[in-house]
Amino acid sequence: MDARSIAQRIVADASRDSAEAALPLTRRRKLSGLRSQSNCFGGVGWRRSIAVFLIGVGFCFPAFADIAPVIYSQDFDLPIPKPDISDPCVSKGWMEDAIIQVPHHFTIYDLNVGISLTHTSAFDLQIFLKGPTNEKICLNRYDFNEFFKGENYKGTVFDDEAEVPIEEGKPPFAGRFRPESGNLLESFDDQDAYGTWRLQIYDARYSDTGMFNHLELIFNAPEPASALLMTFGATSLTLLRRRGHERR
Ligand SMILES: [Ca+2]
Ligand SMILES: [Ca+2]
Repeated sequence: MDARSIAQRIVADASRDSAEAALPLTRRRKLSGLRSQSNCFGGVGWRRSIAVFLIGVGFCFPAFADIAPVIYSQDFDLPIPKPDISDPCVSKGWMEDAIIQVPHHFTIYDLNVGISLTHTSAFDLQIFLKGPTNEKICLNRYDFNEFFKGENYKGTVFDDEAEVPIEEGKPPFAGRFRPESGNLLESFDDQDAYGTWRLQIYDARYSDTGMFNHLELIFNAPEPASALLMTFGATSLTLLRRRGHERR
């Protein structure tokens, strides 16, 4: 279980305690059994509140900032689509996979994906990310009923937390865009990052072609200070609970 899950469980426990504390005394005693009222929100109540506050601050802050990312990036020179010996003018089909190997084991907290490519018609492309467990999502705008003109993806970062959805972007899609709903990168959260990641592109129309240039996998981690706050808060809560048990 990662730090975020631990924090969620602790905050949920605290919320339960708060809800019980709001009940009439007789009802509260029935609910808690051996648990005494003074232990829950008597002398240690304010300390418990501070501990929960620290966990909350540590848990919420990383949602608003990408801090200390671990980045795996690689340059490529892959034709879109891949060359076909039997058809020198091939202009429709799959690109050879752009592959990045992540050599370390760690739990994914938040993943962003950056790409750069040239193509004379960005409308033709479906862009997929396939993770080590073979889970696959389509990142880009791909509704072939909504034609748009323009070239390239230049410095495009797919990020679930981006304000602009990719379907509202325009070539060359420079900046941060949110993948379409149902294809969010959170699909990979809580998984092990270790293994083979594949960026796959299907060029769905004839005539136009291009070249894939760059791929980045950006793994964001909770800020160390936030992790420290969550750990300190969780430890405090544990000590308070242990102390409560000893008093019974
Ligand atoms: Ca993100
Ligand atoms: Ca094409």
